Amino acid sequence: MQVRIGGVALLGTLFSSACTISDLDLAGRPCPCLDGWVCDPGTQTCRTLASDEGAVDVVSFKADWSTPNAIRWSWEVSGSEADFHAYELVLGESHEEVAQRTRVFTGDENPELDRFTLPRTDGEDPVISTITRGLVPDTEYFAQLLVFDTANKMSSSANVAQKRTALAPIDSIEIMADQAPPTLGWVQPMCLTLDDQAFAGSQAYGYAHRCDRVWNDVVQEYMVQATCNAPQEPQPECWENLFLEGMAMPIDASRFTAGAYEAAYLEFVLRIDDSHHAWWASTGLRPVGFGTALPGFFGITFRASGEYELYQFKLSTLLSHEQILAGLETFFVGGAWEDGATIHFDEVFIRW
Ligand SMILES: [Ca+2]
Repeated sequence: MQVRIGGVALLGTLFSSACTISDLDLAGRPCPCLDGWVCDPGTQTCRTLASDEGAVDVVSFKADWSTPNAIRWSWEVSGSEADFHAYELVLGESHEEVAQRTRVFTGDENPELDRFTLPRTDGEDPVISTITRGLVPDTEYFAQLLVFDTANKMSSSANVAQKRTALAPIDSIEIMADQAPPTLGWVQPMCLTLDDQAFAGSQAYGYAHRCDRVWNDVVQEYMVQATCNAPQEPQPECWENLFLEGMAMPIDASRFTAGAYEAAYLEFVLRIDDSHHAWWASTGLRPVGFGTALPGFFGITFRASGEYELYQFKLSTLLSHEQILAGLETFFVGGAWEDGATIHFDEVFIRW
């Protein structure tokens, strides 16, 4: 292998007066690759990161926010769904690691990266963000977004974006860890119950999802309604928000200071026992006195892996400090779950 690299380097030297390395057609050569080229782990061949020859392109790639273990990235996309194959987000702790594709997030880890638009939503929702999870706290990360078209041509974000993950937390407010919140008013749906399928401790909230169709007298048609019952005329999937409601949970201003608020994030684990990811799903917190609106993070993909997945969302992008100090009325996770899916969540905290 060293001989081959030497050969390429020699070629570069020989041709340096006439052309540059980038002029040579190194695409498709076996890995390892020269600087400026990346190794495709699928084919073990080299391709350029600088190429923008694909029919789909991305611009304005940037990091929006971070928590200790996650960074949210967003972008704008041009091109058509017909030409789209997949996104890849290449992540590293240096520019060199990005170039060497040390860590690549694909649709396996973040299912939305395999999609141009999120399916089965009310409108047309292009995939223009993703959250890389499982990161190390207080660490600078660099990322580049690649997009492949159906001809296997690639375009990449012109820039390498960067973001530091937040410091590991030093304090927290427990919303739900191993029992119902002490101030809980009610749950919705009513069959959202504590069971022994815990991620940590002994209990988690579990919900067996059913999508009945029930006759609606007002609109005079059958409408999908998520219920806790065995399906009568089940739809393949339907939306349901899982609520911990009426909590009126006080927030101590002497603990949850302005500094705490700036660092604060909502954290929980969620498990979907099904083959169907929850696209354009949501989660959030409603403060006391907020009214009927449901402030949340929307457009999330909850991965259905049959295992608990850890999610973190930066709170200051959702609610003001003053709003949170009013107390917490509601925690919710929502999604279009498949009929028959079972959803569990556990260990719900605000941490900072
Ligand atoms: Ca638990």
